[in-house]
Amino acid sequence: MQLLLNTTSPYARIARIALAEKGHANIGTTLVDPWADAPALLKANAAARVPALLTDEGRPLTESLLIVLWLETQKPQPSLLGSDPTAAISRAGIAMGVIDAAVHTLIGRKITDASFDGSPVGLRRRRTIVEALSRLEADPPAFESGTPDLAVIASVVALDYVRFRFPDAAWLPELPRLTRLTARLNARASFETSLPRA
Ligand SMILES: N[C@@H](CCC(=O)N[C@@H](CS)C(=O)NCC(=O)O)C(=O)O
Repeated sequence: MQLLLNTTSPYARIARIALAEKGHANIGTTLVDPWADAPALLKANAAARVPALLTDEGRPLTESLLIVLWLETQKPQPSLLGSDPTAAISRAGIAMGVIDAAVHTLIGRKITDASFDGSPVGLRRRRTIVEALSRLEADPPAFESGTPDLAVIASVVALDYVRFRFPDAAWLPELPRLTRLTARLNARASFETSLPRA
């Protein structure tokens, strides 16, 4: 298997963590810049986005959550859906909303400039980040021991990504419970080795 990724993408981080938690911590990785149209990435993913996973048969898998789904089919245990799959999927959806809104804000800045943040669409994305993180803070995913579920993975990835991309964001609410969860999970190898870095 070979994972095409970069070191900032929250979607790639979800795939990396899921792979590691399923016992594939040491698969080959290729660093690519999705915005530079790397030929290997374009071949693997018509959308030229990371992550893309090449299976041992050479079949490309794209979309972070579909990679998680594929992993679940290949190796059901340990499950990334936890003891209450409906709750895990519900919370993971909220966290993916944060990730999408944060990434779209960065893309909006690429299309225009930092003024995107104050535009009607930019403010809508910011509202999503604040509202979705507040909902997760009010009802955070739990992690005791064992394998973190998709809600934990996506929530930690979302908060780390928001803090990485918006380090001085005065508009971010206090998130003590999510912050504690993030600190605990980031001590775990799969999370620690995939922390976002420029
Ligand atoms: N829905 C996709 C999103 C992947 C995605 O947007 N990746 C970004 C990096 S954070 C990318 O490669 N962007 C390049 C582009 O949009 O052209 C997933 O879940 O994997």
